[in-house]
Amino acid sequence: MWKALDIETWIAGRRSDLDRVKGSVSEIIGRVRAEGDDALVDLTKKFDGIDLAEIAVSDEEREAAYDQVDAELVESLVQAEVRISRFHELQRGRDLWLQEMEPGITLGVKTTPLSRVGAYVPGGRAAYPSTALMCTIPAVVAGVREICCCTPPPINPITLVALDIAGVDEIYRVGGAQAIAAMAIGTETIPGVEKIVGPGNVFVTAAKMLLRDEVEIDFPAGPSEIAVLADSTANPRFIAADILAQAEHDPSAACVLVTTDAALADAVGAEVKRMVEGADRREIIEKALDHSGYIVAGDLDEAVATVNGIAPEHLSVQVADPLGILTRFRSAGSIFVGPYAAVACGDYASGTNHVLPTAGYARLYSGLDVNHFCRRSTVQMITREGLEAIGDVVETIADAEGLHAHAESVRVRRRR
Ligand code: HSO
Ligand code: ZN
Repeated sequence: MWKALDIETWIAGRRSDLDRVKGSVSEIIGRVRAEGDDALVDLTKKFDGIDLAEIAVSDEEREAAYDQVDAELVESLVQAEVRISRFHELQRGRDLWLQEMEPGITLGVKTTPLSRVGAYVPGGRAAYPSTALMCTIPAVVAGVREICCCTPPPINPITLVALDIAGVDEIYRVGGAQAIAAMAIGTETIPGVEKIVGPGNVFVTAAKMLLRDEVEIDFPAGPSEIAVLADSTANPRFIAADILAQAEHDPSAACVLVTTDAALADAVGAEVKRMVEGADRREIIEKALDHSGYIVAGDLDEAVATVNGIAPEHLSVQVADPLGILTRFRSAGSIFVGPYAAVACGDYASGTNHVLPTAGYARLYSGLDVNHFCRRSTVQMITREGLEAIGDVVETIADAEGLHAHAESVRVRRRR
């Protein structure tokens, strides 16, 4: 199962087949649009096998969730929240900055948080309290006033606790494409949002793509991926451990080792094989490993180029001088530098965000951060002196464009 990969084929195969589900997802969206809450109840019965008495989670349920969660886990979530918040605070620019560019011309940017956003937190195969934190903390830090969250029922109390710790205002027990449709369009219970963020399966992702006229989305975030770039100095056991960690997420997770050292590829293969034997989620891991493997590059330049071609969600850099090549990576969602930067640290608690573009979308999009939840308006203040400084330039270009009213709007002021 651990094999050399043909990188072109591997990249092509990674795009999940969104087209395949678009028809059924359109139908779901249509039903939510036409029937609102009734459609949510009906679809939840159909897909989750659950009779929804209440779509919204009550405050009492939130409180009660703490009694069902181990105290050490609550404390760990609190500590993760602190670290994630602290890192995201650093991303917050000033609410307003103004700078005099030349006498009489002052320019700046005003940043405004979105008013209302929705986070999708997957359930299904596992409870993901960490994703609950990652999707919502950047919105809290940005200053978004209303943050709602949809997650499929039955909601694990751990997820409720995480959402509560993050400071989410509203929690709804709806999953899948119907949850995305509800947040995008709005129903009787769930008011529509301006932006939807968060990872999900192929149905969730297809719904996000199909509803882009009505709502802003973050980016496609599907099954986990890791690329490891390593040379002969790397520890094969650490690499294998990181590969198994992402492989255990999903049968369609994808892991690739890019190395300048063929012997390392074999050593990692041996470690992977050994570790899979005792793994809890062996079946999932083995399926993921079916479309995983290694690539031996001629030299480090070739290896870096290969990694850039992959545009992986996570990139782990295990070479003698990782900082020396850091600036050459052009398209990785999140970069982990050196032997001790386990990807799992970023998944949970170092403070970076784990909601990242997958399937090569790291080439186009950046991972979730505070900027995703802000709008920016440029600002200018111009005095009479400033107007004199640029007046001729504006009038000349305006006249050349035949837009004489533009030119006149400046002239009329200068004549005064
Ligand atoms: N590695 C996943 C995130 C995650 N890991 C959640 C553990 N829980 C995608 O970045
Ligand atoms: Zn993970």
